[in-house]
Amino acid sequence: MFDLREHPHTRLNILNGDRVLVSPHRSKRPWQGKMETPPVDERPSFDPACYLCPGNKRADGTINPVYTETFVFTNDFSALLSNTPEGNVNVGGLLQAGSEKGICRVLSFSPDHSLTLPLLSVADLEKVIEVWKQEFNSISADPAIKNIQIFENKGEMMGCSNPHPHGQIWAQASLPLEITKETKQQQEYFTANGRSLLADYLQLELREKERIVFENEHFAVVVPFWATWPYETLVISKRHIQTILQFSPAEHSAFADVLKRLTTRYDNLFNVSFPYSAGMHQSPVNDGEHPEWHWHMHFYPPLLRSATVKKFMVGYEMLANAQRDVTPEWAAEKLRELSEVHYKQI
Ligand code: H2U
Ligand code: ZN
Repeated sequence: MFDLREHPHTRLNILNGDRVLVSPHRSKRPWQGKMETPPVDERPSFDPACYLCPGNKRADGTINPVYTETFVFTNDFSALLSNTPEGNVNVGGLLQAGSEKGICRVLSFSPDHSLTLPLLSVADLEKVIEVWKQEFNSISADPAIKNIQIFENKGEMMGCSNPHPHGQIWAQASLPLEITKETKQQQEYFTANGRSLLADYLQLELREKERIVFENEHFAVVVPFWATWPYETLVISKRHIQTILQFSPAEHSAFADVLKRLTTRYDNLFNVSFPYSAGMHQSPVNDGEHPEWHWHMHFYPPLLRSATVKKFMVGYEMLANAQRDVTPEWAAEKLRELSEVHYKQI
């Protein structure tokens, strides 16, 4: 009898239409997860060499203000530029290109170089969310912008350039690949059922409980059924809303609570500042109505077995299909068991 806990199988990612190969039997290999000495990550509150610390000079010579809460600026090495001319290339359908217009912003979450999201207070996290809202609002005022990607790359392992707590925003005139796929999937479901795909999915997860990590009044955190990364999670708003601008004051606070608790659990998994790429997915802007869209946030952490052993997406994953060994249900259980008191604050 086919058993999801025993037998190799594929799972459908209903949000983007991809599939992941799950090989649960492989996690029965002897567990090599010895506790390694976590890398030292003691940092000063101010680093004179940091381009994000208050009052310091950035790579382009600009001096940062002596800010006391958050600080946001246009990326000095933006991947997307607002003055890009329109244009297309099409050589016999074989060589196709199109100009892409946009803007990139960098957001320092705190003036304190030594902190990370889980070490910020809930009140300070609320201020970060407020800046995300302001940025989303002001960037969407440009009718040329269709997608606003708010994200954080955390940790050297994820290619983050600086440990100072910060995130980025890339906004552009066309819909990037993941957003295109998620829009299609959500649209198809909404058209067929008249309901939000993620609202129905969340209801099912809250009933089954197996993959829920935790919830509060307005959000739930789940290891999605189709998770690719070992400890991947999805934050879903309980209310069917399209963007962060629709957060009520209570949802604003509840989201800060989720960020604090989830990133604390992550750090406590291997007693290390947990690396990840995380970002919100929201409805496109200046693109008509998108009633199908349901706000959510993805966390994609690379770590597998310890503070230093990461899951490589190579070989079969690059050439064929994403694959995982431990099941999402197993990962959810591990994350559920963890304390919400940060190991550094015990
Ligand atoms: P990471 O999230 O990968 O660390 O990126 C930080 C961004 O900060 C990166 O995109 C920008 C880089 O272009 N940056 C500046 O805008 N000014 C600087 O002085 C250095 C880095
Ligand atoms: Zn700094």
